[in-house]
Amino acid sequence: MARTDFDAIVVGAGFAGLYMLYQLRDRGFRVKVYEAGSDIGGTWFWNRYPGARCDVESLEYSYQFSEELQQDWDWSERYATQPEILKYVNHVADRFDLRRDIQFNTHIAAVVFDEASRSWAVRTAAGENVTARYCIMATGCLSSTNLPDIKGRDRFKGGTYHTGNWPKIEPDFTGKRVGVIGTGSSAIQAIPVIAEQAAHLYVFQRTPSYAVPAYNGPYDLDYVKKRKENYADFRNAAKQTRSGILRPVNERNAAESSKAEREETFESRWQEGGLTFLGAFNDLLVDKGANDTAAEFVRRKIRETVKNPDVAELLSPKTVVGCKRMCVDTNYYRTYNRPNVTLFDVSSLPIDEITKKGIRRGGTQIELDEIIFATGFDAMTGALMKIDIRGRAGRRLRDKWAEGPKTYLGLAISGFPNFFIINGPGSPSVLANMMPAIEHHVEWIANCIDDVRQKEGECIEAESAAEEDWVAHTNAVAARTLFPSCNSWYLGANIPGKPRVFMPYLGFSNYLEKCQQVVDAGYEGFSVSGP
Ligand code: N01
Repeated sequence: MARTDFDAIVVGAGFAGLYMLYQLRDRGFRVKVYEAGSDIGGTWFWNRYPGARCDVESLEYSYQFSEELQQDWDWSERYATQPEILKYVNHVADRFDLRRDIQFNTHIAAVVFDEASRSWAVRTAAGENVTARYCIMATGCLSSTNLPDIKGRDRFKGGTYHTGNWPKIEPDFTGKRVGVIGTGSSAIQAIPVIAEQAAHLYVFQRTPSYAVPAYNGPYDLDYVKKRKENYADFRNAAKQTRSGILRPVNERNAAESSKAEREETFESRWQEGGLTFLGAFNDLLVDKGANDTAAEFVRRKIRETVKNPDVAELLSPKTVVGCKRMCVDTNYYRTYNRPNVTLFDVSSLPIDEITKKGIRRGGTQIELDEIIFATGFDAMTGALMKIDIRGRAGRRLRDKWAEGPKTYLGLAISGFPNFFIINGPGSPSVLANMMPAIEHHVEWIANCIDDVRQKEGECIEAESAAEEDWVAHTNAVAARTLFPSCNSWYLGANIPGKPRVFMPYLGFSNYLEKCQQVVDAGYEGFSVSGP
């Protein structure tokens, strides 16, 4: 077997890349991690906009691979802030001495499979070349920012920001006229915080989002103690759910429940706060009639909160609730009661252009000092498509995926041996709690590479038929739900020209079972070849 510079290279030093490094190093592999940013953290390194925090509970949005780590670390709030999560990531990196194998400020330009040596040639944007037997992409699902091509975008003389690429030095919006374009999860977190600083905040909304209150606050110490006493049990119970989040979906259907029962259940989930509102009934994401009852419940909450009925109406989504990712908010709707906040509907009257001084809409210029693009990401495939990835016979991944991503289990790609994606399209990823999803993929990949080595194999590769079947299965599962019915980033519909394909796999617990079956059957759907 030809000697390579490394056994494995990992692209990205967020939660996934760091844990991949830990697992492979633990098994004695020579690993190098390349990270585009100047430090670790991935999503939590880049998304440092005001108000950024996780909308999965801290006790569940954390690693579980080390009992000592999860016992030692104390989360201060139900939903951790971005700085607290970054502190945690740094603690993990230091605790397990991970930094020494990470190269920062390094963009990977190309990864090319060489048939003769059965290795990957990796080239950085600065022209450095290394080789590795395995290539693992830990590039994140929401890491390639979407900056819409609005006329005059680069003409603006004030400050411009993207929530997903926020500067390290915090901008001060005190006394400023600030415009926010977009009203997804990031904007919904940022808007209430920026409104408290800005002289005036103008929100440019194309599609309203559904948001459930976070009811965030300091953790109750008794609650934390109870969790920690049985941490592993809680974690295992979460893996039995569809989303990898502990709170299960109610087994009742909204369509079969009385109006009073629906009201009581929605209200109690609403009072709990957070994303599990969508688990109030079992049929909310499969039955449009059931979904309408939940959607109307949220709209009523908006009308009860927002004093100006016209603004409340503009903020009320008409789409299927949960079809685009639900948002979790703190004071979002209430912020529109402030005299220094104005909402513009840019679906009925679009932005004409960005000018030197602000944003022109309907022939009127809104003068601004700062513009914030809260316009989301080229999700799931964007970061991979930026790299020139070539498999067997020089085949480009960009070409293979021209009509949409195709993977086996969201982990591997036919024609791309010894190449893995953590949380790739075709895996639960963004529809699951990302932390257990990451840990599962990392452990699966590390075990797989180790198994191949034990068998003295050189290449493991997804079979084309298994990949086709998996893609068809992923689509069939999604087609049984309401998810394909709206223009979400899950479908790539937020990016002009991107193929409309539902990318994540629905059902975390089923997925875990399937991946285990594949291993138990001797890596069914993969071919392993020797020297
Ligand atoms: O991005 P988004 P995000 N003109 O795509 C609008 C995760 N996340 O960064 O819907 C005007 O949701 C666009 O409008 P429309 C979470 O998974 C997690 O907010 O396309 N508007 C939309 O309103 C989330 O889902 C957390 O019509 C334009 C907005 O920009 C994902 O990241 C926190 C436009 C983009 O919303 C992405 O969230 C934050 C244009 N040309 C994010 N182009 C937590 O864990 C786009 N828009 C808490």
